[in-house]
Amino acid sequence: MAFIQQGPRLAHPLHHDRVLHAWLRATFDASERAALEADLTALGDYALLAHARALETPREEPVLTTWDAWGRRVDRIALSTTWREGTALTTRHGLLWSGQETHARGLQRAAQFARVYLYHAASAFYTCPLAMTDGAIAALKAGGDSGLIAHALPHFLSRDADALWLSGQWMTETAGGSDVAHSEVEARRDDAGRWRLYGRKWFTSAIVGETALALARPAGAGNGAHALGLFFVETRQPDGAWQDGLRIQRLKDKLGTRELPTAEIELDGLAATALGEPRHGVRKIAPMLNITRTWNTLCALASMRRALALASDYALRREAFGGALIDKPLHRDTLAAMAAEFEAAFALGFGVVRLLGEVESGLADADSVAAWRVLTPLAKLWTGKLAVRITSECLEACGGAGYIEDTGLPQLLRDAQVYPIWEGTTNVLALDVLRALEDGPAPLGAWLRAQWPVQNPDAAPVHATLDAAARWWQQARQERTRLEAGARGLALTLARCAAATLLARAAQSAGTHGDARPAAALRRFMEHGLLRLPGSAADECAAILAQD
Ligand code: MFK
Repeated sequence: MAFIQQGPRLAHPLHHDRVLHAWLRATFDASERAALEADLTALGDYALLAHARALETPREEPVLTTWDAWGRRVDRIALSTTWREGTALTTRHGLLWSGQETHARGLQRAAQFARVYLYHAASAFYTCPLAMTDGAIAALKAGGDSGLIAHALPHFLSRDADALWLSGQWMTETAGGSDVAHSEVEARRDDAGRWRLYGRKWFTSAIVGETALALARPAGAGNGAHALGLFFVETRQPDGAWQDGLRIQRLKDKLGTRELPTAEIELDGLAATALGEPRHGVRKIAPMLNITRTWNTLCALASMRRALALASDYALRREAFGGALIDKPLHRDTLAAMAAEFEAAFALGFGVVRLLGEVESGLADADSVAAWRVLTPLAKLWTGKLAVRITSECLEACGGAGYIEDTGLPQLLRDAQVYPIWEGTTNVLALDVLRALEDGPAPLGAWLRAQWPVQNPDAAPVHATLDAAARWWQQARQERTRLEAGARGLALTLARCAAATLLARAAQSAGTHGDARPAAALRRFMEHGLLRLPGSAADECAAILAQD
């Protein structure tokens, strides 16, 4: 009988996650934790079920049927089993409505994103339309149109699966996804004065939403981003058919996230409602971006956690060179370095979530609002990159098996590649950090210093790095090209400093319960250094890149 290797087993994602447990204990009081437990347990149970199912059944993908047998245009999309289960899970376990509840300490977002963290890896990116819907809630609230809010929010926040509406975000066109200033979709008024949209949207993630927020240029409004309006559309008629003027041309053939029906659509007179004056659409959709980027961060964390859980379990089961992999010093060290980096990322991601809840509840002072604004893109860009690196390394930790489809591991890596792209690439996010850092990194540095627990000897390198970042910014700001060229290095440096600071807080809290593991993770994380500031000047980059 040939040797048969046991594959990695997924432990219950709630019961076997010390990082999540420590965070829940540090964040919520006992009665709040008890209130959360039923939903978190159910989502952890679902994760086990979905994982087992994914290993046993052929992968499903959405199928678009454009025409029916008789030549009628139908654009019917058959969804996967996991996607069909998403509606009931969302409404029953509060993946959307819990984030809008009232909490005296502003912890409603923390309670929501604990659910998201447990659900995401099982959801086959059903979390994508949830993120968009959550973002649409923020944009509609910021827009202040009480009629529209009363019309849509009860559906977005419904606890009844039959009443739930999801929202898409229709920004990207062939002319641009990062730079939307050249958007071509046009808004025209019909004879009754109703806005109607015409043109093509090229990348509408999750076309299944009953509604969407769309950027469009009112006819005659002129060029540029400021001339774009933001429009609310409903995609379905009461009988479930698509609205007139909306056609699904094709589903995207993507590297990963393949259960997610991302579409190219054609608009030919789709009825729309303008959010206020149809101008400054980017400004109006910005509240949505900050929410969806937070989802991106939490989803990246969930993917890293899943990959680490599988690679760590495999290290217990796999024997090589006379012992279990976990007992091999180099393998153990490789896993520990990743786990420490993940733990720092977790501290940053959930720190952003906590701030978001405080900001939205009006509990944050001006410095904390400013910190939240910049930490949101910092967390998104750093965790997006980290998810690709960690999932890749976790596949490698499973050797050749990690490269084989029906272990379930390759899909983690392919899916992770979306995090640095979805909702803004690393460089676009780094430039957003510059946008948010009007006065440079010093105010964020001061906010982070105030967070650092007193008498922690690890603080010194963080503070020195923050000082270096502030000095670099003072010099680079003299020359915009230098500032932009260094934006990624600056952002990664600040993200690592913020993560170290928030992990230090977590370590202090865990220490009061006799748990020294987060402190060990902090030391390991800091060994990799915090500084990522660039060294090359612009002309040096040009010289390096020159080919003739
Ligand atoms: C799950 C898997 C999904 C399937 C695969 C998906 C693959 C990818 C599919 C996609 O297409 S995702 C793409 C989503 N698109 C983005 O995330 C947009 C990326 N680009 C940006 O974020 C650009 O920075 C931006 C479009 C915002 C630049 O636009 P502008 O008009 O050149 O920016 P400008 O003039 O600096 O800012 C306009 C206003 O918005 C300013 O306010 P004021 O008008 O009051 O001055 C800014 O302050 C404000 N603003 C911009 N970003 C903001 C913000 N305000 C708050 N927070 C922000 N983040």
